[in-house]
Amino acid sequence: MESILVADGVAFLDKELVPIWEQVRAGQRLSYDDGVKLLRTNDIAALGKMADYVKTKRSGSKVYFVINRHINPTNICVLSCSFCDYAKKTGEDGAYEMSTEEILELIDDEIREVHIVGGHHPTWPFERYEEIVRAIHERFPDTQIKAFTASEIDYFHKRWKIPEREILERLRVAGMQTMPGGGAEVFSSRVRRELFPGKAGRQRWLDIHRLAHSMGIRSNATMLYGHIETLGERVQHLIYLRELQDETEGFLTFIPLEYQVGDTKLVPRHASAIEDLRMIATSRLMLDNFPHIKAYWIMIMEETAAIGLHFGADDIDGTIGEEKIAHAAKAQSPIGVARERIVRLVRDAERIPVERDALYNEVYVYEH
Ligand code: V47
Repeated sequence: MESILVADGVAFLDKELVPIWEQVRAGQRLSYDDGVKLLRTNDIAALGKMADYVKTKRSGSKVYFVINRHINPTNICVLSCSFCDYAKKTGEDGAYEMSTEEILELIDDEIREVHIVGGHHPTWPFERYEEIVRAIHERFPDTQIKAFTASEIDYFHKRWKIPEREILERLRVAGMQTMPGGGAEVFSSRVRRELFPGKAGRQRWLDIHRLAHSMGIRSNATMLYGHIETLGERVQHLIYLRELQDETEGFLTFIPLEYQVGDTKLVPRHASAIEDLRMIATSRLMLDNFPHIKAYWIMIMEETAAIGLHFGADDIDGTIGEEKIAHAAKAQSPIGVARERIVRLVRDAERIPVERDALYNEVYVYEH
């Protein structure tokens, strides 16, 4: 039988985790090698306890969510990323473009945050994107707008020759408040060459977020995992984000995005629930300067997300409305849920649901 070593209240089967736990308790930063050990360990219970310790120190038993609506204005995209089932070419079956009125119909006064991410459209001028943000802001001035990934900003710049700062400034004037974390994929030139050669790489993605932060625009960060990336590449990705956060403190949340196999089938099956939990816990432990870690229920399903709330996640995204990117890749989660269902999910996980706004200001604490 394997021996158990108890250190500061945590029982360890994997002795390699003990020195890491000592560093976590002392508030010391974890290294690349530590990160790889965390992603490799079979001692899931101890890993969860360590991550939960950090989460609890930051946010107690609270778990944040937002009443939000995902809007994906078009799936027409000049890129051909090999993990993406969502993107279509002009004229292809299933290609769509939403009008401003159609977009506005998706929103109501209850929605606190809209999240806008879509295709890199070949001919929509930048003004079209600006107009979407402006129209939402004018009709729903109290709704916060989280819009356009760094990859989209990079594309607007290249396609329409507008300086990045001007793009961000014009979007801000139109009503954009924060930026989503998509488009980061994995910061590895090997993976980029193989899966998304046409898309902004690490340096561009980080530079655009650095610029946004310098302008006072807060943003999120993501990583797409569970395809061809190595564990080392995942850890390196987290370290790049941690370094930028040291510099700017502009990131709000990190969201590990589990690759949805769909029809692209880069691997035969999606990451297991255990793998998802390892990823959430490792993110919490490595990203010591990120305020929040999200368990994105759309991609890992509600059950795993609920357990993720004991593995370092303190945010569960929101009600979402009608998600299209993961569902184009056959995600099995519901396409959106009601507030009551999120509250119940968090309560069933024995945590305190806290409704937040886009900037993590608390709107309502569901104490009882
Ligand atoms: O960058 C595309 C990913 C991202 C697949 O900031 C896929 O709060 C999994 O930006 N399987 C866009 N993922 C989503 C995004 C996002 C999502 C949730 C929260 C936030 C936030 C941002 O979707 C893309 C890409 O990495 N994606 N195809 C797929 N098959």
